[in-house]
Amino acid sequence: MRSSASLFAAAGVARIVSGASNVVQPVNDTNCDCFLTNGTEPAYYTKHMFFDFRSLSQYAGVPNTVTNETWTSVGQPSSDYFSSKKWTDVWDLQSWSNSKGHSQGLSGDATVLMVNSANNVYIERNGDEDATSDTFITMRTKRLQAFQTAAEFQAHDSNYQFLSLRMLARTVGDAGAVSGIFTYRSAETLADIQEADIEILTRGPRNKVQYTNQPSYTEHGDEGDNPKATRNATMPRGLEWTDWAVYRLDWTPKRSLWYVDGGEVASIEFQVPRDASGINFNSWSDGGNWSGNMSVGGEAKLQIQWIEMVYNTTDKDVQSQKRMSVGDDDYLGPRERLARRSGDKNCHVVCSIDETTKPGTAAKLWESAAPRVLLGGRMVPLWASAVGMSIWVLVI
Ligand SMILES: *[C@@H]1O[C@H](CO)[C@@H](O)[C@H](O)[C@H]1NC(C)=O
Ligand SMILES: *[C@@H]1O[C@H](CO)[C@@H](O)[C@H](O)[C@H]1NC(C)=O
Ligand SMILES: *[C@@H]1O[C@H](CO)[C@@H](O)[C@H](O)[C@H]1NC(C)=O
Ligand SMILES: *[C@@H]1O[C@H](CO)[C@@H](O)[C@H](O)[C@H]1NC(C)=O
Ligand SMILES: *[C@@H]1O[C@H](CO)[C@@H](O)[C@H](O)[C@H]1NC(C)=O
Ligand SMILES: *[C@@H]1O[C@H](CO)[C@@H](O)[C@H](O)[C@H]1NC(C)=O
Ligand SMILES: CC(=O)N[C@H]1CO[C@H](CO)[C@@H](O)[C@@H]1O
Repeated sequence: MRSSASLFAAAGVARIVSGASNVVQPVNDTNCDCFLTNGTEPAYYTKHMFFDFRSLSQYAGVPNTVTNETWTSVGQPSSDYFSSKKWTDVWDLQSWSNSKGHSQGLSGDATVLMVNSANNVYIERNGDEDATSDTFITMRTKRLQAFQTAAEFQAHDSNYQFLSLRMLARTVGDAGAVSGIFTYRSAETLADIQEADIEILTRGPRNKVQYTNQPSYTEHGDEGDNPKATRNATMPRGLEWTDWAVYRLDWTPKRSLWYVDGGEVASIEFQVPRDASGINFNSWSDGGNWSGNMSVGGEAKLQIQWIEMVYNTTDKDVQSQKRMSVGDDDYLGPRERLARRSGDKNCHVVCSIDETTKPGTAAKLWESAAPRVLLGGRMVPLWASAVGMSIWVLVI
């Protein structure tokens, strides 16, 4: 078994090395049956999405903060970009607050009212001296006299089940905020919540990022963080979270893994989320122990140039079933059609989003008549190491 697999792997290498050029050729997504990731826990995914916020000058503009809390939650999207089909097909801007209702207090250990607003998510011109983009998306949180205004968007569907998400991002601003990027499956009780997250705490050192398979704490909060569930990791090569860096989360069946600029920074097998989940991005503060208190007038921002993801979905999600039943293949985008095609677990054209220099694009790794059995989990590392090796051979 092992040797025949190696043989297949070797054939993969030969095919790549003997390619017409030493540069991996980009291909259109529609030509890919699946996407294989690199790193410690390589996996196949059937879908690929890319959100590029780098050239959206026509939508750029920083909206004034809404200072009335009632108006904050009904704040309108800052530009037409957020009503485009591209955006609304995948993401929903949030407007909830942490108030439990009239004089019921705030949820959790919050000491400050926090109100999310669509108005805090906007396209901003990149004013960096050595700007690497025209624009980026900004998620703003600001401490006003009476409350904290915050930003969140979440995936429209909660049917993601395993993914490799990457984003070119940075966090800037004052202490007391959290930039969060996480998969999320809600539950009645804290203990049943499933979540793999990236959290940047602006009260903490600039070279530290927190990675967690939640829950890492209990309702009582008196036991402190469970060290098995969380890592306080150092950014590689002297990077700080105020620098632009590619943050990557691989949520796989076996473990959650995190990378910064291609280097592994954390890996957690404990309490890996199992079930279909949503995806959230936020920038917030509630005066509680985790975010800390932001001073009145302070603000912090999570800024993102692009988000790229390869992922699988499950049809168990009601939302997605509704959408799938609406139409035939014409209604579905190319990716959904692709997903249907590869729903039979037949992946002949294997692509990669790692082996390209251009984010958002895929490169073909190989095309094979490999039998189905090779797509089983156990074969993945062999195939993947073959790819790694071939790339290494090409590089030297
Ligand atoms: C990929 O192929 C589809 C379908 O043929 C086409 O609509 C789309 O424009 C192509 N994308 C690129 C980036 O060439
Ligand atoms: C994935 O491959 C790319 C391109 O070869 C490389 O830059 C990156 O460091 C790799 N990432 C991991 C986690 O191996
Ligand atoms: C994603 O789905 C494909 C097709 O069903 C499957 O082969 C692959 O193992 C799945 N990936 C993960 C990480 O579960
Ligand atoms: C906020 O706006 C509402 C509705 O217009 C108004 O009733 C309320 O007094 C305002 N709150 C403050 C603090 O100005
Ligand atoms: C992470 O570790 C640093 C010290 O290395 C500490 O200052 C910081 O508070 C820690 N972060 C959290 C959230 O515990
Ligand atoms: C935050 O400030 C409030 C007063 O505005 C205070 O009650 C609370 O204890 C502070 N919380 C933290 C974590 O320092
Ligand atoms: C564990 C911990 O730090 N608890 C603190 C949370 O914040 C309150 C004040 O809001 C403190 O009294 C606790 O000691």
